[in-house]
Amino acid sequence: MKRVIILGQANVGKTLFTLNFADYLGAKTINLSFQDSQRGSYTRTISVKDAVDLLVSDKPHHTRCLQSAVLQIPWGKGVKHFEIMDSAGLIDGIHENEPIRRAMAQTLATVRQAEMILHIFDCNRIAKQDILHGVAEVDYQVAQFGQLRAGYGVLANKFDLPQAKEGFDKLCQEFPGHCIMPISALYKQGFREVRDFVKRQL
Ligand SMILES: Nc1nc2c(ncn2[C@@H]2O[C@H](COP(=O)(O)OP(=O)(O)O)[C@@H](O)[C@H]2O)c(=O)[nH]1
Ligand SMILES: [Mg+2]
Repeated sequence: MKRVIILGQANVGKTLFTLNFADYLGAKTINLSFQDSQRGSYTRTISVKDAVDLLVSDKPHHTRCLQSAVLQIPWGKGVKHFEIMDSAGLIDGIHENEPIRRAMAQTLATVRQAEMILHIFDCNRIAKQDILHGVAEVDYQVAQFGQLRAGYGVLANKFDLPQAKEGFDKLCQEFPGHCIMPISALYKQGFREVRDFVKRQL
């Protein structure tokens, strides 16, 4: 089964995208596997709505370990399965908090095992701040690594917010030649393009 990892800085909307994309693909409940370096691995079956309430937060670094689920996508007269892996936020340098450091190490170790990378940015943050804050050094590294494979896509998230178009344009200048999809994880906008992108790699 092919795997897609969701990467990006803290608070860009990785978890909300993962869960709402599952909902978009028709999953009403989701069987989430958590690979927690401290608590070990465990799974939880939960409605997508409850998962959003529990796992999405406006506080950075709420996601502390890989959270994965198997989703299905329409395929001819049937369906095809793939695994989606939501990850802890990437940061430049070394974080002072050990669980956050461990989570980031886990994310980076998992990238190599994934056939697809969806790299998420917050368009609004890019517009409001200098591009260097909205796009971190680690983002350039991920893009450089990602462009070596076909299954690398950039998701320009929070497109529903007022200044997002400005951020989207900056992102396109910064990453020319990449497949950049404007989306709103909150309102499930742009998801058809993401679904088609994932489908092409399966
Ligand atoms: N307006 C808006 N807010 C969003 C969107 N995606 C995520 N958020 C908000 O951004 C915050 C961080 O989301 P989360 O998924 O936890 O980010 P993560 O740290 O990358 O996993 C939460 O308050 C979300 O509700 C979006 O498309 N539009
Ligand atoms: Mg998260």
